[in-house]
Amino acid sequence: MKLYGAIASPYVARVVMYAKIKGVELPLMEPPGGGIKSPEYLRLNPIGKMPTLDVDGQGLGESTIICDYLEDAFPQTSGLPKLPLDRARSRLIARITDLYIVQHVSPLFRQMNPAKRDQAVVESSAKELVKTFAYAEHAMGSGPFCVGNTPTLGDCALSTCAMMMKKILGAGNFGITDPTESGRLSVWWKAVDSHRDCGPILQAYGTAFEGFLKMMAARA
Ligand SMILES: N[C@@H](CCC(=O)N[C@@H](CS)C(=O)NCC(=O)O)C(=O)O
Repeated sequence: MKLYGAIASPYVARVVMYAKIKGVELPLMEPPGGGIKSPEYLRLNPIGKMPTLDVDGQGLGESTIICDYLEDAFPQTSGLPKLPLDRARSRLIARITDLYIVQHVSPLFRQMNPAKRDQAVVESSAKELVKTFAYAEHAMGSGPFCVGNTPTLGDCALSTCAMMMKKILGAGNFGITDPTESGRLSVWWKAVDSHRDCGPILQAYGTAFEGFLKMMAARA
């Protein structure tokens, strides 16, 4: 079993972190055929996005579905809380990340250049980020992690997205307040960022993504 993708992707980093907290060995490899649009890769995952899990030559796409597979295939150490409602909370935070939060981080990526910036987009993202991170906070249980005192699926999804946001906000100098800098969300961020398994993966992702942002800025 191996994972295809690059750590500069928050979706890849989510799966890498999930495998790590479960203690599952999951080598991260370059996509076959030289990239995610190669015929070899598309045979495994016709969506043409990373990550893809390769299970004995069979491809599985979509980061959260890959995490679900890892949970079913390697149940010994769970990446979800014990109680049904807590498990649902953790999953809900991953869903909120994908359906609501990311939608307001991505537009900022296209507004990095102050000279060409659409301030209306920046202001809308600023408002929506406060609102959508509050959705995640509402779904959280007792802390300091999303649900309880160990990281679970929700932490893997939300923290990698939060790191992407932090890098974009830092590089773009938008003047947007980072919602994870206060209250329950700041307690959560500190816990996940300093966790022995999650912290190093978050840092590796952050560094790789920062490199990607610099490359895009140089191209522009
Ligand atoms: N919903 C997908 C999103 C994956 C995704 O958007 N990956 C990006 C990298 S961050 C990608 O492969 N983009 C290439 C493309 O869209 O062509 C998941 O959860 O795995």
